[in-house]
Amino acid sequence: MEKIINYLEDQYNSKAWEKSTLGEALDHWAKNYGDSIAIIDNDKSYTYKTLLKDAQAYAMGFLKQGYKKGDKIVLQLSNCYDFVAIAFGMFKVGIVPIMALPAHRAIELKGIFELSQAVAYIIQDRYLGYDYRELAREIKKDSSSLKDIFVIGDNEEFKSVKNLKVKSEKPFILPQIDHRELALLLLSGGTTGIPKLIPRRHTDYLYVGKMTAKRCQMTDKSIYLAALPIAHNFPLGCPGLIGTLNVGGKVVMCQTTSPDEIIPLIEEQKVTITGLVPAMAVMCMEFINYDDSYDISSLKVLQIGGSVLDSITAEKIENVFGCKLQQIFGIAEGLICCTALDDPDETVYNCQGKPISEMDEVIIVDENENEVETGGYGELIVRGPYTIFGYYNLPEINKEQVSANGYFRTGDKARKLENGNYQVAGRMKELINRAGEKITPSELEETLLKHDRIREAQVVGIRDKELGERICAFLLKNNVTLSLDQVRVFLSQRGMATFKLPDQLIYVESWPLTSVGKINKKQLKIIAEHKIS
Ligand code: OOB
Repeated sequence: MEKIINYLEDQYNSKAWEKSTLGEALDHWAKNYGDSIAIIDNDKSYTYKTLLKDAQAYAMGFLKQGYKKGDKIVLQLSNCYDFVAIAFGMFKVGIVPIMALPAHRAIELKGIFELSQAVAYIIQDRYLGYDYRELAREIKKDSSSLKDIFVIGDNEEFKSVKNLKVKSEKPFILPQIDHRELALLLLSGGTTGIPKLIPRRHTDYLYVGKMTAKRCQMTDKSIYLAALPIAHNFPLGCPGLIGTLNVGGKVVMCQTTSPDEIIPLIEEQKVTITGLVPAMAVMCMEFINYDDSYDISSLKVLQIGGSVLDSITAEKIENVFGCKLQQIFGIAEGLICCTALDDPDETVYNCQGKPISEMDEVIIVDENENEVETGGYGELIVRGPYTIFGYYNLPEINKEQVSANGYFRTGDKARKLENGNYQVAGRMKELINRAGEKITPSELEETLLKHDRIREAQVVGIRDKELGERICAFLLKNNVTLSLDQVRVFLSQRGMATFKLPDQLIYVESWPLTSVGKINKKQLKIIAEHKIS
């Protein structure tokens, strides 16, 4: 295994990777785009030169506070300029930020501290009414590695983040960092339990930013709205913050994931590109349908990814937003596939596109790990220049997660089409096994949407004494009041096999969401398990 990895890494290094760290990339950007605006946060703008200066000041501050290359620091901030300046300060020293989302709480964070032995924790005092100092107190009790807590805003008994910012005219010496070294730790998705830490290196993260920006045809005129939490791989690097800065564009920070901030900001800042998860796009469309007074015609590309997008909603998105849709399938562990801007509508509405690198090796395999023929569904496995060979500090899990020849098992059910595009149908484990018959939730969900009174639907499998699993369909309460029987009749009229018809129907006021805004199917299962239809 080690031999294969070494061989592959040599290939990637000679054929794909840039010989630069993220810290060096910032020097380069400041040189090329110096006085252009890099970041807009509320009513403040920051040039590339200012960003470099601030990142240097943070780098100096970290060193002065006794932090050194290789240290891990949990960074938990909302979308703001300081996030960028602090993260780049860390990249310059070789300190590794752990990218926690604002929605993470004590259980997840304690696990993250234990796994990483992180030595510091950077937070803001409050965000969306939540007091992160309370959270810090709770974590401090159990995390022996944690030395300092730095706060933006009212720091109470903790240190102010200002302690980390040391302005100095004199040049200072930074540690040597190789472009292949660890740059950051992303957190794995998942809706319960402790996130796993995903080691991403300087060079591979720069590479993803560059390649996704290329697929989105970004230039120095591009204005990217960071609407999803910036610590997530999608807005951070696909192309997100890194990809935009790498071409000299501008990144606008959106404080929340709410349409009443997103839509006005697109108008105000003349945003040209943003990335949303499907649930957010649907909420934005409702907002636009309710209030169409905003001019969002500057928007040229809307990336949608993170969970399955049905073709009907995909088409609607293009019409309502009046821009080009790009479907993007990505994993924080690496692989990014996306449609191209000149793909035909048919492809954009139905597929998640092609890998961003020619060196990505994607295979669809059956349960015996044999390759499935083009057109057939199986598990998507991948290796390539920016996909990890294992999680941080989890050797046992890695044995399961990565094949002997270095392929990362995504757990996603997908197929490859004749035209080279991939279609992702959901998680392998999402397959409902109802009395031995296998049902794909996405197939049922798509068919439910064909009913003119159903706008959104989710389907999950629920443990059942008799059937093994029963099928539960969820609809939004304000949409419809169809009965279970009516739904079943509709689906069978559409030609759906009897064993695929829902056994249970539940209405919810709104979808439970994960920390990054994806529909939380695990939570839906819990709801269904506590209800009997
Ligand atoms: C993105 O990354 P993660 O790590 O939060 O989640 C990855 C998982 C995938 O394994 C897949 O199950 C699902 O999210 N997913 C999609 C999808 N994009 C991600 N499922 C269906 N269709 C899609 N387009 O979610 C992520 C990272 C970078 C860019 C975009 C999304």
